[in-house]
Formats: sequence, C-alpha cells, structure tokens
Amino acid sequence: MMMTETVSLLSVPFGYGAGRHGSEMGPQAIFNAGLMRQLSELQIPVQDEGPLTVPQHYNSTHPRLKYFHEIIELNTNLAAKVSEIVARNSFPLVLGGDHSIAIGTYAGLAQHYKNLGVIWFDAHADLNTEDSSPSGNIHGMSLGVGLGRGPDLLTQIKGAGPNLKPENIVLIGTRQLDAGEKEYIRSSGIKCFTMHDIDRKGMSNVMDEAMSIVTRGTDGVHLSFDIDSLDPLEAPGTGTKIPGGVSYREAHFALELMYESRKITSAEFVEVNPSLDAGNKTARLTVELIASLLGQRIL
Ligand code: Z70
Ligand code: MN
Ligand code: MN
Ligand code: MN
Repeated sequence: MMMTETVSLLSVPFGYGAGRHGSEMGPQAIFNAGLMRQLSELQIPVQDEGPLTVPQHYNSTHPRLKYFHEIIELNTNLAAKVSEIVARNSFPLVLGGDHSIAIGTYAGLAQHYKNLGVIWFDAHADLNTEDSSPSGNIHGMSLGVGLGRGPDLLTQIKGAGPNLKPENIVLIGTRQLDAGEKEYIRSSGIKCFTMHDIDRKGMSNVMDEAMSIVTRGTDGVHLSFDIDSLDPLEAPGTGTKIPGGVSYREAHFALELMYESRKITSAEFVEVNPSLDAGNKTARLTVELIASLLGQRIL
C-alpha cells in the first residue's frame, strides 16, 4: 500500500479459469487463516468489500475456451468493482480465485492508469492464446488478454483491450512455459526473470531490475501474485505444483522490497486452493506474504 490510505479487500470466489476445482474457496481460506487479524496488527484501515457475486455455470460452451462465458461475465463485474475502488483512492487488494480474474482486475485498473506497470509472480507466463493453449484453461491466457492476444476475449470484456504494454511487464519465478509463450516472450520483449535468473542474480538484484522496468514511464504498478510461484514445498495448496520455485525467504524479501519502493498501487493474490492444501498452510503463507507487501517487519 503506497499512495493511498485504505486497503479495499475484494474477494473473488471464482475458479472456472483453472483446470482443477477448489480455487473458488481461496478467499475464505485466506480469511480463515487470519487475514483480518494480521491487517489490524499492522494498523491498516481496511474496507472489506465482501465477495464479488460470481456467475452461475452456463449451459453454453465454447469449443476451446473452458467456461468462456462465465469468465466474461465475472471479469466484467470485477473490472467495474476495481475501477470503483480506485476512483475512491483506495488500494485494491483482490483475493482469488484462479488467475483468470487478473483480466478483470487490470481491465478495471486500465480505466485509471494509462501506462500500467505489472509484476507477474508466477511459475507460468499465462500468455497462451486459444491456439497455443494446451489445456483450454483461461487462467493460462490471462496476461495475454491484456496484451491483445486472444481476440475473442478482448472484444467482449469491457476495458480488457490491449491496455498493457510489453515493456511495462515483468515476469518473475517463471519455470514452465509452453512453446507459443516462449516465442511470444522473445519477440515481444517482455522481461522474464526465470528461476535461473533468480539463482544467478539473487532476488535482490532481480527486484531492483524489475522495479526499475515497471516504474519507467508508468503511472501505476500492479502486482499479480500467483501462489504457484512459490516452491510447492512451501505452498502445496495450489492447482499446478511446479518444483524448483521461489523460496519462502525470497518471496518475503521480494514483497518487502515492493513495500519499501512505495510504488505498488494494487495487488492480487491468486490460485490458493484449500482442497489441495496441507491443513491451511498455503492460505497462512498468503496472509504472511500480504503482510510483507503492506509493511510488516521483523523488527
Ligand atoms: C499452462 C496452460 C497455468 C496456472 C497453470 C498452465 C497455465 N501453461 N497457470 N496454473 N496458474 O494450460 O496454459
Ligand atoms: Mn503476524
Ligand atoms: Mn498464473
Ligand atoms: Mn501459475
């Protein structure tokens, strides 16, 4: 939380963009893990916006894009809500839900920020198109939509047009890319800090470079944090566990650096799936990570 006073918590209990069920229970798990207590310890004024109303399952289907219509409806509503939060100068903190909800979040942000920087913490790049997707799961396409990939999605979700610019985006924690995504990253110039880069440079240097990219010529910085960026040993409660991820300490450090920068203007935490968790470990971790972003210090 950096430029505004109040944090607006927006729960999005929606999981149709993921390949497995359960991420729709993420917000409840994060609340159960003590989110409100943590925020009150930090003495941050919080406005609980309550859970966003999510669409019923439609009968109509799209041949390639799973739950296409539900995702359009959800993200249209989410964009309106996020825009309203920014309009009253509050900091939007969106709790997913699967990563397809990023479409609605940045669609709402785009109504206020003309040059949004985006930090995308994720094992994946979420840059697939209808054609390059191996799964048809829209959470694997959500960053691409903001860049003008996936024309169907684009035209139908208000505000979700090609509002993001490749030079304003950094990926961090990447370790599983599909062929079409690799090609797009190389040709578009999106900065991608893979696990290899984190090992080689250290998280401190990676974050320095990342912050300088997302703040250059931008008017806001959104953090989109997929919990599967962490190593599955730390965060087992997520739908796609990819070994070799960001460590507990690296993640906390990165979020502390983002707090110190005072540049982050919105955030979302997604892909917590309590039905796959060990107890509520991953949700508790998410609460602690949110606390680091919002200024919690050891001393
Ligand atoms: C793969 C796809 C993905 C999250 C899985 C996986 C995408 N690239 N994203 N889990 N969060 O199906 O497009
Ligand atoms: Mn605490
Ligand atoms: Mn993701
Ligand atoms: Mn992911």
